[in-house]
Amino acid sequence: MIHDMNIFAGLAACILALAAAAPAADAPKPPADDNLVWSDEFDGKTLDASKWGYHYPGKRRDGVTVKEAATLDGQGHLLITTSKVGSEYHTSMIETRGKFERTFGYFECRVKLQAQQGHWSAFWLMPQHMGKVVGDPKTSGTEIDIFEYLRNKPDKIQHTLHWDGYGKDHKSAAHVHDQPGIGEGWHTVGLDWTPEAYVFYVDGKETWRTDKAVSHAPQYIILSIEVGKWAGNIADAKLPDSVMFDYVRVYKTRPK
Ligand SMILES: [Ca+2]
Repeated sequence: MIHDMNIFAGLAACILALAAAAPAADAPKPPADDNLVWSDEFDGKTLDASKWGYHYPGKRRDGVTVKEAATLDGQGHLLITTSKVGSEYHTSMIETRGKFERTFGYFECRVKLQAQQGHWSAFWLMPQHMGKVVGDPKTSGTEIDIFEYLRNKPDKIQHTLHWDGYGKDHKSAAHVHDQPGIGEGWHTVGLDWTPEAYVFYVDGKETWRTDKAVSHAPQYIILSIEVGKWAGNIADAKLPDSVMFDYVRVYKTRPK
């Protein structure tokens, strides 16, 4: 009996010690890296509505942008999926407009690119007032396509700038980066945006540096797939097909 009592006392002491060692449910989280200003790791089962909205749902080019085509897989990834629904091609575009807009910094995603032609994936930044003042992208902003990927050019990924609106004054500049195997596995793509220049990175290596149309305006993030002939013939694609994002992170300055 006394022996048993000692066992119980010992167990109770262990339980108390464990309880003391475990953090309280409301314990403050460790301080975040103060260089990181915004991120989505795509944890959980549904898209975080405090961070993302939908970029112009409805008909766009040769597809239809729908909310349902942007999903989380529960394994820490965002999927944007193109499917054939009746005679239409459904896909999605999500944006941080009105929720997170930023000027300058280092923007990076980790991405597994789509496998089929006929639609293209992109990670881009948009200003609210693109082309409002022609000749002044500094205040009106610039469409900054950190990457666009077309499966009909499987070993190429491109960085593109558009400014002065989309009409007769439209201007653009682009760099196509050759990287055999870019279409397989996971890759990081980043933009270091300073008041002086844009510097683009793929898998941590600088791919393009330009001082053209450097925006000093707040810009929001878009992750998207669009359907169009530019990327090949969607009728020849095996669908559904997805681009996967593991994270999007925005830092004040590019981490070393
Ligand atoms: Ca993740």
